[in-house]
Amino acid sequence: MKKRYLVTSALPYANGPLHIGHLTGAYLPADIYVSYLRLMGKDVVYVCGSDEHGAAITIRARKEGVTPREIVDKYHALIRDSFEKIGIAFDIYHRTSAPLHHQTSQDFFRKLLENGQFDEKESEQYFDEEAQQFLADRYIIGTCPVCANPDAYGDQCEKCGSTLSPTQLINPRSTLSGSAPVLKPTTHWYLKLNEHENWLREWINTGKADGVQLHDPAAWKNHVVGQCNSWLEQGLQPRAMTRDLDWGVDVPPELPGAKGKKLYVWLDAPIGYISATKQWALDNHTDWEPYWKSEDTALVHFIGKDNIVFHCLIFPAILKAHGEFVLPVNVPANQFMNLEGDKISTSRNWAVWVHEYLEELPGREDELRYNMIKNMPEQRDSEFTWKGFQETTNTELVGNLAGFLHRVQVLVHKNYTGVVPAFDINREFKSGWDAEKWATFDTEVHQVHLKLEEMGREIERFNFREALRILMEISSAGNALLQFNEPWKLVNDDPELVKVVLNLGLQYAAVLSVAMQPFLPFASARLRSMLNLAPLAEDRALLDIHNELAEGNPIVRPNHALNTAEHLFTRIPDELIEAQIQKLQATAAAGPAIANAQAPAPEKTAMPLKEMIQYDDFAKLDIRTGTILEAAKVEKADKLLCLTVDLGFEKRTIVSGIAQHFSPEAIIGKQVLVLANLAPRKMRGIESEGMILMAEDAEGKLGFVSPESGWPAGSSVS
Ligand code: B3M
Ligand code: ZN
Repeated sequence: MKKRYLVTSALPYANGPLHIGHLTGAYLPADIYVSYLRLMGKDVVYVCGSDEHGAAITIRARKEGVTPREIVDKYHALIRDSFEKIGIAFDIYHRTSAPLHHQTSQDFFRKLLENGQFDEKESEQYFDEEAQQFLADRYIIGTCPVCANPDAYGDQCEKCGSTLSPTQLINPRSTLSGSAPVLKPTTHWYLKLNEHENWLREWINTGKADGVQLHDPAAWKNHVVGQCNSWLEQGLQPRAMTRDLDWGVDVPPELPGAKGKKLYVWLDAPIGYISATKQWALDNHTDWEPYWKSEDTALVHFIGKDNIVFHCLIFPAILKAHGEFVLPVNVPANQFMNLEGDKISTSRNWAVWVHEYLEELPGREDELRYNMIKNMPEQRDSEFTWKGFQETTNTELVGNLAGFLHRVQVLVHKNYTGVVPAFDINREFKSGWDAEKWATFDTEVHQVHLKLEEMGREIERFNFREALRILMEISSAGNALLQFNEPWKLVNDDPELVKVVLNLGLQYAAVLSVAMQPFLPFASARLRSMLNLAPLAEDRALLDIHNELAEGNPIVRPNHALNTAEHLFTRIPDELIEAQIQKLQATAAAGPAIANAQAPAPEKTAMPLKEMIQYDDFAKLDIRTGTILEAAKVEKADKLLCLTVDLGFEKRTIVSGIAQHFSPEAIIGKQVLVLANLAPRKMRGIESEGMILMAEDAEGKLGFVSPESGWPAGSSVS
């Protein structure tokens, strides 16, 4: 067991507001994990901050006709405020435009240089002669060589997902001046990432580095390891760690050739975790170094799946290249959350913005948290719908949790003027109930203790959906206790038993007031006040409960006086949901905010139908849902990708002719349909066990045919 924890969440770009996909991806899971560790008395520091450099910022600034500084100041404040109001409890929310970060990043760069970790190489980069500046990848657009998208970016085609380099674009154009850029020589510092390939491969797959077991690979998510291995199979290449830009962290100015050059944003951003920790230590008059340099520290990065390579390969290589830092023990990346059947998109304004939610549904922070956790995309993409939000809130939070808590308190107020009754702890419950389960008060309290321990184990495994389900089981047990014993009737013929029943119900309520805190911090505080219990001192309250329960002691003692009972949650009315759905539809009707309206796509002719078949022919096909875990190019076969597909009941190797339509890393985690009983066949020496179903349009463009997001792998399709 580690002595301390350093937990990070991906630094959000300060180029726009926070949306629910961010929350459920990298922030809520970390917040639950950290809050739980604090409640268990652990030494944990949780750092984050705004990522204020890179093309994402400067492109937004140009779009809005303001400076990058104005963009980051505006969105840093909005994002920090949104996090605070939705209860994400960072120890510090820093920012990479802070001088301390610049200094930390430059010192890091100097150390890497001193350790011989860079090659200085001259290369040809696109230069805009009108704007008189070199162009970052995102500043170059042109025709995608794979799918002919005319507006592909220099680093990626957003239409087919291919990873590109600027020189691959056909007819490249500068987004600054619109002119055709010219190639000019420029020198950059390249991290020798290729020299880290072997130890990274061993570390990712065995948890060992330099012969030391640093983490348990079985505790890492399949899709995280899968994506890393896909990258490793292609071989790691030296990677430029500087750019010709006018916004970002300066290359240490004393270095020859540093003028006009900045650190690559993915070099300085993760170092932002370290500078944030330094600032936190300064603010708290303590030492930051044990949290990043001691083997007794568990470093955990919470991110979305699009940041896996940076956090599992590139940043660990940088940390190791520096030589003084520990490596992460886990990177439990989440997949993506979709919204009402479509991907969340900032550019199309297809999102639920956290700050707007907080304005339009005031006082309902925990309802959003609950729904985000219940639908957290831990292993596969998931879906948020407003109807689902209403249904889940009204049945689970209002019907189950608030219902139980309100009823038990009202009964204590009604029967004992709100004072917890003394009771005979050995009194047996009414006969006829599930005897071994409900034999005595102690047995029941022990049951709750077991549930709490189970919940804790699931949190430690980053299974937050399951942990939440277990938490709600305690509330359901409370409802069952009241439902079966009916104390409102029982009081007439066995008032003594009513004291035991209601006292036990209050034990559940007191346990819930602590156990729900990582998930529902606002409700936890309100419930503690209703129960007249002290506000949670977040440094071991749950550990204390475990100790009390282990000794069979009640958490709420006889003669303790409750405060007024209130409804912890109230129903979501239809009109509130309708308003949100209409708001989204209005957004969609307004159409995506695209700079230049594209001509409507040419009329497509449908592919001719094949010959008619009988039902029996179709019935022979066994089509299953699956999830792509790994994807890699096939040597000397420019059309083929080799995929590892999880069918739920087994993993399959499938070779698919989609390499010219999709890049390997873009499809990891994708849910697909697989023809699972197709006879295996060798393709380029690889035994392919099945076929991925793809849709092909009249122009030959391919698209995946996927089940509804969140659908379990291995489901049969008919
Ligand atoms: N700013 C966020 C993203 O890629 C990026 C994360 C940095 S974490 C060091 O969406
Ligand atoms: Zn493309």
